[in-house]
Amino acid sequence: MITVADPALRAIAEKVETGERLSFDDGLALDSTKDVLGLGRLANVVRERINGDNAFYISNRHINHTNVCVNSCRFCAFSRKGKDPGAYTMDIEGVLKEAHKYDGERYSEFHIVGGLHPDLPYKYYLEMIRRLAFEFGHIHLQAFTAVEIAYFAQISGKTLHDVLTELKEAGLGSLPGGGAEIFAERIRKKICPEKIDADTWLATHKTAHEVGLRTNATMLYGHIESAEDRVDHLIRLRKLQDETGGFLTFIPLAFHPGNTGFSRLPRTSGQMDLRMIAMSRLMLDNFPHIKAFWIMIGPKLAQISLSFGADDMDGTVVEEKITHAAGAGTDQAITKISLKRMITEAGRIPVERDTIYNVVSA
Ligand code: V47
Ligand code: SF4
Repeated sequence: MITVADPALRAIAEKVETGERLSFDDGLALDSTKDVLGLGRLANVVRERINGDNAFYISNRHINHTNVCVNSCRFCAFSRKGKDPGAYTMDIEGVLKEAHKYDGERYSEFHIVGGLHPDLPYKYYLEMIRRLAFEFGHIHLQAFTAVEIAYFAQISGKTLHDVLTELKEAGLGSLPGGGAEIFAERIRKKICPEKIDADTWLATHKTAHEVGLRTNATMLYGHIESAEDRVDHLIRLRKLQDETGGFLTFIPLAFHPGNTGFSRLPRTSGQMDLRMIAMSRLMLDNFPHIKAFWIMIGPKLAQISLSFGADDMDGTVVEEKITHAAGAGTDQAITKISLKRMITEAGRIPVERDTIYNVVSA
């Protein structure tokens, strides 16, 4: 029997041992328990059941083609309006130039997301993917959140299915998990009123899975959402994963309040960050991977989280802009040697992966 100090976790421990699915109320108990070690032990059992001692990382590069956005999400410090100081937009040649900055280095993924630009046409995005796929045939292109995909459908008058099919044919490899924020409508209206609603986010991922694209999912926590909203978010993702099996990784994103409309809020605590990793591992029993994004929670806590449910530390990244605009104090890049050292020190086996979790040999 897994040792837990909190009596409220005992029934959950039994379910974890037998592999029984956890309920909404179990989720609330996980969200409120003070027994963080018991919670971690439970999550670790599931983590080891699914991924053994493996801890994955990737050598990747982030490209943000524009920070100009028609939306004004209150939690976002990255976006600008067209004439604001600091607003930038790369043309296709600029994106290629940015990508070629890393020539001579070994990496396997470009992670590409940007704002919803008021003037760029749909063909800009298709062309970007086509040119990158042509010039970097061996690099996986993980690009455009569901929010961007739904925007492309809007500006082109095409269906989600057609946009995703055309992007896939152009060379798109998978979708990142951004834009999910918190699904609860009450909160969404306050933090990102113009953004697509939960059903559209989920429908976009469902359609991506149908056309054969794998995707990730996220949850932005630590702002004005409640425990009920967090558990509801996880259960809605679990339901879609039951239907499609198309999600690869879940990434809990710790809210960074700096330079945002919520700058009066404190940063998330270490306790909460670990809890979100463990809780998502336990609730999302059908997700193969849980990622501790070191950029968001810091490399030290990301290392500890490898014993609290996480089996992935994301990657070398290089030039992260979104969280750093909101005051992240982490470095913008980390070397593979440091990632491997942290994983080994945590008692896990470092495994370099590509985007879809094929092992990359050294
Ligand atoms: O959707 C925006 C979040 C997301 C802030 O799929 C913020 O592997 C914290 O989704 N504080 C984009 N978070 C990044 C993202 C992501 C990152 C790494 C890996 C993957 C993946 C996906 O960043 C946005 C939003 O939820 N975000 N502002 C902020 N102030
Ligand atoms: Fe635009 Fe995305 Fe920032 Fe919202 S979070 S303002 S959609 S860039």
